[in-house]
Amino acid sequence: MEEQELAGTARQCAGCGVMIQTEDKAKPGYVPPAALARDPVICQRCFRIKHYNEVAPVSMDDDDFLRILNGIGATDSLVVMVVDIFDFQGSWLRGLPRFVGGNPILLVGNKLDLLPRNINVNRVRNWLQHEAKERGLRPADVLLVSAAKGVGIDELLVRIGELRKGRDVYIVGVTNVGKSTLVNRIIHDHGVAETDITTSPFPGTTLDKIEIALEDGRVLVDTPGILNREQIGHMVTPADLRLITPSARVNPKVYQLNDRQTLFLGGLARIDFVRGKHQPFVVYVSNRLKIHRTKLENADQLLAKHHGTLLAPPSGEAVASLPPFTRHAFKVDAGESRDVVISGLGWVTLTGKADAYLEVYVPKGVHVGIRRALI
Ligand SMILES: Nc1nc2c(ncn2[C@@H]2O[C@H](COP(=O)(O)OP(=O)(O)OP(=O)(O)O)[C@@H](O)[C@H]2O)c(=O)[nH]1
Ligand SMILES: [Mg+2]
Repeated sequence: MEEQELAGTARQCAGCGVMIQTEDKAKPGYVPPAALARDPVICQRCFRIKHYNEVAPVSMDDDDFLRILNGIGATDSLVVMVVDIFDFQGSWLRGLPRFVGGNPILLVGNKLDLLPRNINVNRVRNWLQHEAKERGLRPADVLLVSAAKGVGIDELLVRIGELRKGRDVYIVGVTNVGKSTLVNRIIHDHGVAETDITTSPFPGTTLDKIEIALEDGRVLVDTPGILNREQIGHMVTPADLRLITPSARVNPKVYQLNDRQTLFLGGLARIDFVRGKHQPFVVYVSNRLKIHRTKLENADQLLAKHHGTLLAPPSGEAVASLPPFTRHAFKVDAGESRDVVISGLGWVTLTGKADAYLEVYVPKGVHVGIRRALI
């Protein structure tokens, strides 16, 4: 009887926000009828992610995502835009000012714990501010945090308190930047709710808005992220995604290269130093990703022979489903420190000791760009 009543009222999964249903096991939001009486209710997909680390992809429609973002424009709220500072390019949410109307935006760079220990946090913050401005965003403030490690959260809460002026708070950003991890961190530090929002290493975890009540009757809202298809993460298997996503502080690796030398980042990117004086290439990628140096003249052959084995990920058969490599040419001028960024993988810093001509090969569709050095 009680189950009937609960099923009759529309309820959301406390883990991902999806509408609960008991009809179709294969569709999002499924809960076995016997589990409906639980409070809070979480869907089978969230249960599996939480307890078995399962990968449970559900692709949210871009239209659904845009509907949610557009909805924010009609509210009076503070918008907290979260980016992943390790994958800034891949985690930038385009066109946000258009969606949020006149609402103020607080820009938060998350995953600070991944950057090397000796970084100058202020410099990184200024860098983020500068990059935001270049992209047409003028945030009310910029903060750096690590949601996972709980770094910078007190300061963030103070700033949210000051900027929201009694309004609701929306947490937005592309998938996988750590929005739900951040909301959980806020909830825990304040003891406002007893459930955790589901988080996972795979994009597309949160499926609909999740509202958390604040003390003043207002709400803090976690939202689903939009997929950025330029990220390399969408082209590899879940196991390989775990490998290329840094889980700990990244140790920069320095290669002193002569021209006509090549670096392979696993089997996912190839960087040819085509022309220029001997100089350091500093690689910032997941510590578990293997890097191989070879002569440029041997690179084609090495790839043909060892893609998926020595040059992995992609591992084994996954090589066949990787989009073909496409070439991007860059020149880095002497005197400027520049990062060559491969979306979802990391970056290589050239210190600007001398001019350098590079050719970078990545799977078709992956974004490669050049920027002012972050570190
Ligand atoms: N290293 C590090 N990892 C983090 C941090 N915050 C989140 N993560 C990891 O990033 C991944 C994605 O986190 P989520 O909180 O699920 O990201 P999300 O933005 O809510 O993703 P969607 O719901 O798919 O939009 C998980 O593996 C988290 O553990 C952080 O501060 N540092
Ligand atoms: Mg989420």
